[in-house]
Order: sequence, then C-alpha cells, then structure tokens
Amino acid sequence: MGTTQGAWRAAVTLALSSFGAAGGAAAQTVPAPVVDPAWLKADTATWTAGLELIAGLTGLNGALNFNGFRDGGLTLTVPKGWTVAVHFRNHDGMLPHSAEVIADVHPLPLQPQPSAFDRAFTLKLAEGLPPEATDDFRFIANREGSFLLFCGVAGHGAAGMWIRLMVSGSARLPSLAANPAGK
Ligand SMILES: [Cu+2]
Repeated sequence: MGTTQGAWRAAVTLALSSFGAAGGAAAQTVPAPVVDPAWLKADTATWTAGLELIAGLTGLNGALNFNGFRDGGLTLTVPKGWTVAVHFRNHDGMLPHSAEVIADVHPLPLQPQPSAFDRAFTLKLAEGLPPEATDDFRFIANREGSFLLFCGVAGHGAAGMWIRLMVSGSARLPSLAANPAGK
C-alpha cells in the first residue's frame, strides 16, 4: 500500500508538473486520488458490475477527471460476459460532461466516437450533461480487450478526461484499481 501510494503521488506530481504555471498553483492543492470501494458493486448472481462514474469529482486537471482520476489512472476490470451498469453523475459545478466506452486508440480523439459496445454511452454525448445531471447506461462486456471510458465533450477526453476499462477472459470478479496515469 505504501509503495503504491508513493508511486501514485509521483505519477500525479509528474502529470501536474507538465500542466504549466497557469493551472499548476490551483492543481497542486488537489490531494492524490484514492479509490473509494463504494464506487464498484459486483453482483455475482446477475453478473453485473455497477460503477459510480463521477465527472469532475475533484479539481484535478481543471475538473476534467472521472472520480478524481485522469489519463487512464483508474482501471475498471470486468470479466468477459458481465454486464456493466454505469451510473454517471456530473459533479463539476461549471462544465458539461458525458461518458462513453471507446476503443483504446492513440492519439486520443477530440470528438465523440462510435461506442465500443452497444449503448455504452450517456445522453448528450457531444454536448455534455449539465452540472449535477445523471444518466445510466448498461452494456454487455462481450469482447475481451482494453477500452477507454472517455468524456465525449469536444477536447475533454484528449485533455485527460478518461479512465480505463479492461474486459478480461481470466478475471473472476470486477475490480477497480488506481494505476500510474499516462497517455
Ligand atoms: Cu468532460
């Protein structure tokens, strides 16, 4: 745990230092993100992974984050064949946000993409849902691989507003874990 946290702080500090002088002062007051176990609920009877996906939970990255994580620094892993039920909430008091599951592509797109799974996106994908709006979507993770949970509002995803989704053929249960952020 100590090592992981240490590595985390290093990764976050590194990410913030590339942010430039303008955003730096405000961003540095944001504490290192931690994973709240309440964000993920696994129902083994129905093979459903419920995820609380909170846009702009903290001020990190000008609030362009999900659950306080940016640039893939949080990974949801689900077993192949499970249903993923995403409860999206926009906690950002200023900007609209949305979410969709897209392919793990680089460079990151500037616009919304076709979703990687059927109906794996919120309403108002390009426009974004306003502050405190919520939307739920669910899809069957029927393909193994690496995907992104990505904000579809123009430029947000490319600016770091994305986390990872791994659909695993070997995982037995869903999990949610922090990992070093990166492009
Ligand atoms: Cu956004």
